[in-house]
Amino acid sequence: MTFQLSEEQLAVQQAARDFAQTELLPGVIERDTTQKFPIELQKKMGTLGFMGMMVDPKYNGGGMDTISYVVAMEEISKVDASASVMMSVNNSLVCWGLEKFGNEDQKERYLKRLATGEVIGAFCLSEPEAGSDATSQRTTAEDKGDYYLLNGTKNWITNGSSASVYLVMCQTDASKKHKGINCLIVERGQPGFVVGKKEDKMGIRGSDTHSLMFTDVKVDKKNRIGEDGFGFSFAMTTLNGGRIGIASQALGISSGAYELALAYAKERKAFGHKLSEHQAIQFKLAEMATKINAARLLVWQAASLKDQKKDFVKAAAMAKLYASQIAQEVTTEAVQIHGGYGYVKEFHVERLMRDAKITQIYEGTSEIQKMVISRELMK
Ligand code: COS
Repeated sequence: MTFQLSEEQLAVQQAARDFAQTELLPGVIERDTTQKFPIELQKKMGTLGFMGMMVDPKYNGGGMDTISYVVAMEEISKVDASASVMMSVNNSLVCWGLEKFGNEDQKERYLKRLATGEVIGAFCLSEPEAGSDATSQRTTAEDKGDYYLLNGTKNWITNGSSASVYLVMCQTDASKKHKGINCLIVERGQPGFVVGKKEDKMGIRGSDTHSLMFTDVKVDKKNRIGEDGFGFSFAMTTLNGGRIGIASQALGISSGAYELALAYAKERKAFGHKLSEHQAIQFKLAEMATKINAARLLVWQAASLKDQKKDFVKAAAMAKLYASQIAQEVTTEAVQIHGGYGYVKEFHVERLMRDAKITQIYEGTSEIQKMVISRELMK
């Protein structure tokens, strides 16, 4: 057992840190205010290899391991969680799902472009009445022989208006319940496919979250992933890995807030001493650092199990549950250490506190993670 990153993993960490500090930090407050992530930055993340990190080089990916991916996610998330959710969805839901379960034709047509960041993807499971209760899909895909007719609405879709490739879960045969669900690849601009309103969110405001409407969209059968009825299994298996990405995002939000609080405490004076010389502040920082270290070990353990091709379902759910919980605690304390400055945008920690909340909700709420963990324990 080793807790050391390899030379290659350290190089990836440094590259992500440099990109976050030089390219993401300067405009992050404005992006939070205007709710917009510029296409140029997204393209640059692709050029630097952050959009298809784990994809096999034969499909234009970086061929890296999951540990490299989570250390890059942590560095990007320290500065801009809106950029990191776009990166997480493209890497661990869309690219990973297509590489693992797509056929060669689908990989040629879609994965190769997604892995370079030339285009980005979206993962479309949630609906107005199906969030945690994901088997209750109302979006339908009627079997018309050599194509499906897709009808329905998806909600809270990350990369909703900027994606070109959408993996859409839909019900083909309701009598088979979840075994009648399919995953179809839908392209931007297909007739009948409309991108709905942009959500005005509490956090990750630079990310692009929309509802999607499908009205009689014709989807060729060659765009179905796997056998008929494989869609729910596809979604669950893909989300298991996606949760490692969101856990590393929560970890990054926490470590970003902690680093800001530590630096502030070493500078700011109160009662004739630096904040860092007051035991009340020292104890806060000690607790924050300990929680972050524990979360990082859970994230790395889940990533390492995945890299070893071992069962990582419980480890990923534990990592997400814990890292998202401590993200609430650590970011709140970072605001507290900053006092009044912590409550204004300029000092970044109020944004990180708002960004932290979503990590307890998307890709499976904390309550869903507890269901997944307890089911694994009872096996
Ligand atoms: N990994 C792989 N397969 C899973 C799984 C997991 N973590 N969880 C459930 N499954 C499979 C089950 O094995 C079952 O398949 P079989 O019938 O072939 O055995 C199938 O999925 C249905 O599972 P189950 O009968 O347990 O369904 P429930 O409705 O009781 O529970 C949960 C399903 C709640 C686990 C599922 O709906 C879920 O994970 N919901 C959260 C979805 C989510 O993360 N939404 C966020 C949207 S993306 S931002």
